Amino acid sequence: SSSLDSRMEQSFIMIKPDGVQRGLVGEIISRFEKKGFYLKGVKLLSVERSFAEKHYADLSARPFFPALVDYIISGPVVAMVWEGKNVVLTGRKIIGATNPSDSAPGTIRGDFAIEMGRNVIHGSDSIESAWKEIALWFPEGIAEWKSNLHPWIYE
Ligand code: RTP
Repeated sequence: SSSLDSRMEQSFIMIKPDGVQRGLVGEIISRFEKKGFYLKGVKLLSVERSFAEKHYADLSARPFFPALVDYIISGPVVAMVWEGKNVVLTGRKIIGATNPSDSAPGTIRGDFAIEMGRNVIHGSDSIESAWKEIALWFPEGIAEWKSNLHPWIYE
């Protein structure tokens, strides 16, 4: 059985404006829930340009940065915190490769996206970025509830 700590790993997952507008919120939440992860924080919000620039600060030198920021501020997003063993890495697998042309069928991007600049969803790429992103997107904190580690999910 895994250490309690690893079961408490958290990832920041965001449904991008295209995912919201296309009505994929329920489908995406459902995939993470059915896997066995626990939803620890969720809100619908629109962000300002400066906030989106902060979220994607690591990419500020890239040529696609302005288009990426325009995309993220083009409509409301669903910001979420998901918890569970290996949720950062496994979350990235559920999401699929950045470029939907490379993401496997069965992944969110593989099933629902065609273009890189409309790839529906974001997921933290490391435990460290998850901490940073959760602090950025949920400065108010997240409601405390003890997930009752499901004995049919966790040994
Ligand atoms: P995300 O941060 O959104 O989960 O995506 P990621 O880690 O899979 O990819 P990353 O390299 O961090 O890029 C962030 C987002 O920027 C857009 N992008 N466009 N046109 C391009 O070459 C390009 N490269 C990246 C994508 O929307 C990507 O998700």
